[in-house]
Amino acid sequence: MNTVCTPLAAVPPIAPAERVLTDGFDASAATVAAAVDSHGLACLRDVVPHDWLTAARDFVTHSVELNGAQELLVEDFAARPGTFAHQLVSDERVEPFMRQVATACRAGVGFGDGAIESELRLVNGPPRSAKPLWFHYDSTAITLVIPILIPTSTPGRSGELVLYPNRRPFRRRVVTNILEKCLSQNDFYRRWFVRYPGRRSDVRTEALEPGNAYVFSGYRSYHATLPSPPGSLRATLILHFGDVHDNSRLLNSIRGVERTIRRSIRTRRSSPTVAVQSSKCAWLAD
Ligand SMILES: O=C(O)CCC(=O)C(=O)O
Ligand SMILES: [Fe+2]
Repeated sequence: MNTVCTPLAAVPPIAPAERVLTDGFDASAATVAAAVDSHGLACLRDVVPHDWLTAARDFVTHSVELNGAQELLVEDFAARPGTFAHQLVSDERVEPFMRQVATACRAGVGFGDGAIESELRLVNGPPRSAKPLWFHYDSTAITLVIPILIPTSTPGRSGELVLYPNRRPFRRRVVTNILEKCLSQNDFYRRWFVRYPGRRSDVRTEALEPGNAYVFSGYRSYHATLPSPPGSLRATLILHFGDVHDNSRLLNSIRGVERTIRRSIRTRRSSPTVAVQSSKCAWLAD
């Protein structure tokens, strides 16, 4: 996977709206949390309106410079006022919904400054090297994926989300979490894991559909996305929420180091806007 720093084109302004998602999407936070706990994934069907998807697709196809990169990750994308993503996280029901689901999944989860972490992720065709799938655990209690553009090709080649649901518990100790990430988020382990699935019959492969939103515990589930077909663009908006290791000094220090590394990459490439592949640059803290 490429690590890319790319300036984004000017962001077309979108009027702020109080509500983006469909009425009642947040009515069932407890049911969503129960589904995440027992099945690993909850699908919120038809909650993303057509107009929002059109604006999002328009942006990813016309305003993002991929410069030949196979993958682009724009961190904190929703923090940019005027973007379709900012509009969505500003929906007054989104943060309380994520808070309720995260709390139901993990009692005592922290909320830091209450901000939702966001990423815009673009995948441009299949991987161009023999890298294994980007299996990882997220740092936050829950993850919400909003598909914007999803390619359709043969099963297994359509950018599906693949996850081993709730493969690990929420770790009490941050050191355990870090060691686990060291052991499982490297290419050697990823290759071994895929080659020898053993008794792991619990894999879940989800063909994402734009219009829906998907919730799972990215912290607990070992997950990746399957390859996209040649010539396709896959785009997802990903929201992360809930600090599992609230106020951990160790994790904050690692995040500081990772931020410095990212900044040095940005400076080296002298790009005003950073888009980095977090599997490489925010490996442990992410
Ligand atoms: O693009 C996706 O569907 C998921 C990406 C993901 O797992 C992440 O960014 O943490
Ligand atoms: Fe993830």
